[in-house]
Amino acid sequence: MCAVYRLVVAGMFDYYDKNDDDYLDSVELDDVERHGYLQSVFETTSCHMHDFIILQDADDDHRLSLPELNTAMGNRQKKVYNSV
Ligand SMILES: [Ca+2]
Ligand SMILES: [Ca+2]
Repeated sequence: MCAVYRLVVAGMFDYYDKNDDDYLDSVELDDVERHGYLQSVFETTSCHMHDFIILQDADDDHRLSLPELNTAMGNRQKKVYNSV
């Protein structure tokens, strides 16, 4: 993951971490989904923001740390580059 992309993910993490505990939980991710610009996307799919926890929670604590989110976004970045 390039440095700029990592900074964007870190900024996104800080913005979504509403209680500043350095983790993203399902409540915070659901809040992003309900109140963010992505709301219309999630209305048309069975995927939800809290699915990131199911897919990328490496330590099984039911929340995402910044490294776990970086892994999730890095995997997404690879898929985009590979499809071009
Ligand atoms: Ca939090
Ligand atoms: Ca975790």
